[in-house]
Order: sequence, then structure tokens, then C-alpha cells
Amino acid sequence: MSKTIIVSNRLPLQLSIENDQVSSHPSVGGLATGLKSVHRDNNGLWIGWTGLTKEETPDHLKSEIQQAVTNQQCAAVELTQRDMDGFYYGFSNRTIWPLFHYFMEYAEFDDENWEIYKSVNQKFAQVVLENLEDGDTVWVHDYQLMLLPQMIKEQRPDVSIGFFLHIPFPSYEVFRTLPWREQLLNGLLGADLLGFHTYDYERHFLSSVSRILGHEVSFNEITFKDRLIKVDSFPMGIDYEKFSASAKANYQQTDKTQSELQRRLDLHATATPDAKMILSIDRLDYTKGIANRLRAFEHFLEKYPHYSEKVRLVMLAVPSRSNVPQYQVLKKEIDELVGRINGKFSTVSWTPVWYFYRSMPFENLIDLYTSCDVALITPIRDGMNLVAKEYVATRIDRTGVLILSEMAGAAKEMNEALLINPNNINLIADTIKEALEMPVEEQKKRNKFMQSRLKRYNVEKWASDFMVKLDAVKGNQTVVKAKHIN
Ligand code: ADQ
Repeated sequence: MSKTIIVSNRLPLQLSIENDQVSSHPSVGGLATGLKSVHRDNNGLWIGWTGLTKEETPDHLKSEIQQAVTNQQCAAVELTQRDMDGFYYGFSNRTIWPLFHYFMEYAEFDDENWEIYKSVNQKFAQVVLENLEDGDTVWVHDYQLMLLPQMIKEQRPDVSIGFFLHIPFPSYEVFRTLPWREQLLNGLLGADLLGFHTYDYERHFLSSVSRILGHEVSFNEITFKDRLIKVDSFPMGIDYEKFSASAKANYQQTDKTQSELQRRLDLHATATPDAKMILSIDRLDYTKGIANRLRAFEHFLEKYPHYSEKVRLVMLAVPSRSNVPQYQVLKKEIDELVGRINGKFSTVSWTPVWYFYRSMPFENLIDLYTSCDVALITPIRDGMNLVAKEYVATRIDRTGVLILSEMAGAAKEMNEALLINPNNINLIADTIKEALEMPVEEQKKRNKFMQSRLKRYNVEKWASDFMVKLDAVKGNQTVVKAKHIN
């Protein structure tokens, strides 16, 4: 029986070693949820890294770890600390990530990291090839594995390969600055179907293929040797049912079962009944525009002083890539901005910014989504941004206002949000005021449209659309080949 092999940098499980015991939990992230049906239904296999380096894995626990991985229908790629430094923290997150998000000044061009990136992609290819059987389909994910499609195709031209990029693909003018631009494009062209979140990213990719490699490119097809490669956009959705059902349950909770966070949020609402809460949630990343968001909130408090004690920014930042220098600088900048705003505007009974620097369990995330009147999401660049979608999905009574950066892929599908340019501090400040004062009827009207779209194009539909298209490409290629032979 043929199967689908999913390949991503991290496996959809969380492994930990405590008191010499291995424990493993399935991960609850968006990708894991979205691909659940592909993974489970088709006798699937998921290949990736466990999260533990070779050095962190004691020899006597190796077989136990192996068992935990196999139990979840997964296969592990073993990576050393050097691999992680050069491939993940190095080439992926100091070269590709900044460049593809238009932070060109942050992009490092380091030959050694590039060599490690290649060799780690080769390690992934090795594990894929060991597990491949005739008729299998391979779906590769994201910017860490851009060379993998070609590495597999060279060994197994018969296999159908899909690739999805979760971050933006930058314009040709930015992409062309990369010293290894040809190699990366050739790596990607090993795939039969390439998926992006938006039509713009798709166009940027096609333009780079045509101008850098000189291949023939039409509307959404590339002709390369005797192969026809399809390129398309598949905007990723969320697990709508999970978010809306959890929000419903949250409304029905009694005091006893409430989380500590929810009690504090309720206390805030009771103590200051006409005060509003604005929510900000992201990984602490320079692409997310967190510093500009704080500056805009500060400007809002200065420009509209009658909002003193009447509004609070609840800001959750999840620690991320904290050994990359730019992330450390950003952390310091955010700490200082929060301190400055709270120092300047706080009163005895009011602190304008509540700042949490940590990850939170899912229930707390729902507490925040359901309690806040406005979500302020202002990335400088973002492939999609699922937080924006999750916020709208949890608004059971359809109240709530989403302020969203036009630089997030999600803005393409969420026209009813208040769209802003994340670099325009004055505009964001005015939009915060507009959001706080938006009539309830208008809030409901806007959210109704967005909710029905999110419900239809949920993450399962995203995954199944991709798989259906990949199957169709395979069918087309067979027809094209047959024509060549005739
Ligand atoms: P990310 O940059 O990680 O993803 P995003 O799409 O917003 O950004 O996804 C973050 C996820 O983490 C959300 O599902 C959210 O619920 C969760 N999360 C956020 N804060 C949390 C917290 N404090 N505790 C627990 N969970 C938290 C990349 C791209 C995006 C693209 C996605 C999917 O950068 O642009 O949308 O992949 O393709």
C-alpha cells in the first residue's frame, strides 16, 4: 500500500528526558493538526528531527527514543549540535529567514553554514530514501529543506514530490542577492508541485526561476527538461472547530474551573467595566513588528490621553531562537519599551502594558483570545499569521476587532479587518482608537464574513487541496510523457 511521507524540520511530537525516562507527547501545533489526516489516513510517515541532538541523547535511551518515534508513525533524522548551529541557527535563521522577510541587513552569507545546510538536507534525503517505496508521495515543508526535493528526485525520478513554503518568497530583486540562489531554486524544482501562502509569493518565485535560471515559465507552470512543474497558492487555515469549540467551553466555565489567568482577566473587567483590552501575541521575532506596535500604543496614549486607565495592552511574546544575536537585541528593546511606557503612563490603579515573555498552554491562549476586545497584529512581514485567524475564530458572539498588518499573508483573505501599514505609527495609533470605538453591529458584520471563510477554508481543507493538486500534477505528467513517447 502506497503512503504519503511528510518531511519537516521538527517532528510533530515533543520528546523530553526526565529522571532518565523518555516521555513523548504529540505536538498540538497548527501544522501537526492540519496534516493529521494526511499522516494518519494514508498509512503515513512523518520524517524530521526529534528536538534532541545526538549529544543530548544518552546511548542507553536510544532504543526507547526510537520506539517513541516509531509509535507515532514517525522516523527521526539524527542531528548533531554542529548541524543545528550551522543548519538551523545558521543558514536557516541567519540567512534565509531574514532575507525572505526583507531584513536584508540581517542576512549573513557564510560558506560554512551553507555547507552544513547542504549536508543536513542530505541527511534528511537519506532517511526519506530509506523509507520510500514504489508509489509513495512525499510532501516537504519549509525553508529549512529547500534542497531536499531535488536530492530525492535525482535518486527517485518516479516519486511525486510536493513542497510548501510557510514563509514569504521575496521579490526577485531581494532573492537575487543570495550567493546560492541557483542552488536553492534548483533544489526546489525537484518538486512537482510548489505551494505558497499567497499569489504574490508564487509570482515572486516564478519571476526568480525565469530570470535567474532562464526556464520557460507560464501562468503557473514551469517547463524544465521533460518535466512540467506546477506552482500554486494554498493559503493555510486553522483548525476552526477546535478554536471555536474551546471558546464556547470557555464562556460556559464556572468560577471553580477557571484558570488563574482567566480570573485575573475577569477581575480586570469587573474592576474597570468600561476599560478595554488589546491583545498582542507572537513569537518574539523581529519580523513580527512588536517594537513598532509598542511605539504605536505609546503614541496612542499620548495622542488620546482620555484613554488613560481605560485600555490595556496584553502582550504575550513566546521566546524564540534566543541564541541568534538579533533576537537578544530585540528582547532588550522590548523590555525597555514596556518599561518606558509603564513608567510614563501607569497610575496607582492601572498598568498600561501587561507583558508575558513565555509560552502558554492552549487554554490560556483561548482565555486571552476570548477576553480581549481588540487584537493588534502588526508584523513587518509574515508568511501568513495564524494568530489573526485564531482570534477571529474564538469570537463566539462575533464581537471583537482585528487590526492586521497588510504585510501578513492573512491580510489577503481578511479584508474586513482594519488593515494597517506596520511602519505607520500614527496610523496604527488612530486605528487603535477606531477599533475601540467601533459599533458592536459593525464588529459583528465584519467577523461574520471572516468566520464563514475561516470555517470553510480550514487547515484540513488546505492539506487536502494540496494533496489533490499534487495527485493531479502526477496524472498530467504521465499524459505529457506519453505524448513525448508517441
Ligand atoms: P509563526 O511565525 O510561528 O509560523 P503564526 O502563524 O502566527 O507564526 O503561528 C504561531 C502559532 O503559535 C499559532 O498557532 C499560535 O496559536 C501559537 N502561539 C502563539 N503564541 C503562543 C503562546 N504564547 N503559547 C502557545 N502557543 C502560541 C510560520 C510563519 C507564519 C505562518 C505559519 C504557518 O512565520 O507566517 O502563518 O508558519 O504556515
